[in-house]
Amino acid sequence: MKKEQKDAIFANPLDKVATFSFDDKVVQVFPDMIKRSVPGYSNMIGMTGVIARRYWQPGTRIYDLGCSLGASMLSVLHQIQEPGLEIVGLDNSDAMIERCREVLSQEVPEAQRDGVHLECADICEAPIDNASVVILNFTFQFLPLEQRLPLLKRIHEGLAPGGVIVLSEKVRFESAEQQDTLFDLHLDFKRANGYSELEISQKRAALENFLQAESFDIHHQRFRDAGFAQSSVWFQYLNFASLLAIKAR
Ligand code: GEK
Repeated sequence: MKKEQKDAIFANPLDKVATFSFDDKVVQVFPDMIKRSVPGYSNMIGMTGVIARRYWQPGTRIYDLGCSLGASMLSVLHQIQEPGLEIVGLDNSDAMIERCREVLSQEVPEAQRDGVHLECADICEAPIDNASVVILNFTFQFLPLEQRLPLLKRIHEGLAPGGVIVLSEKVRFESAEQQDTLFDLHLDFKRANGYSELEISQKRAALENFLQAESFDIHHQRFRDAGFAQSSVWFQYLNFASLLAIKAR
């Protein structure tokens, strides 16, 4: 197994901070980066498998959209060991999919791996069919705003009755005070995890306009507009949260 590398991508001063990209450099440090940057990441990933176990319907697929290195798929595979489980992992970064394949071959026994299909594809274009669980862990926030409702509508169409979406994201708050409080505490969370002021400010510049967080009200309304019967926030840690939306039976 490759040793986990420490994220130091923004540790040195850069002349010009380019927009963030999920390239080979990011792939090398990704597990460390996401754990030190996203409050509650391990809880949300762990519970994703538990949720999948409750809502997966035999004979249907589980999709992991923006799968990166496969953390959510590993959580699902840990919880569901039924023969015939089919998981589709999609990511539009070649470097992520390539490394994800290596991780799965190291972590998952061959028989279980047979049901996992990985593809380098844009989730806004890839077909989503015969699904009962669709996972969007920290990916939706990177989509252009106008592509978000059409994607949820397509997911709703591709889900069996009673199927679900798990959507984990950075969120923002309607109240300016609440936004400032939780934003500042998130900066403290990063400092506490060893990121310097320079790293924090350069990463922030790289994500400017690339990661667009939205409020809970916007998420709930969009789920309704896409046809979902209900949506609930099942987890929140500072300005990161996870929602569960369910299609009517
Ligand atoms: C985890 N879910 O470990 N189509 C496909 N993939 C995309 C698209 C798109 N349009 N846009 C972004 N991505 C993972 C973490 S990371 C979150 C997800 C983060 C991919 C992108 O290449 C990257 O791998 C992933 O979405 C987002 O729980 O880095 O903060």
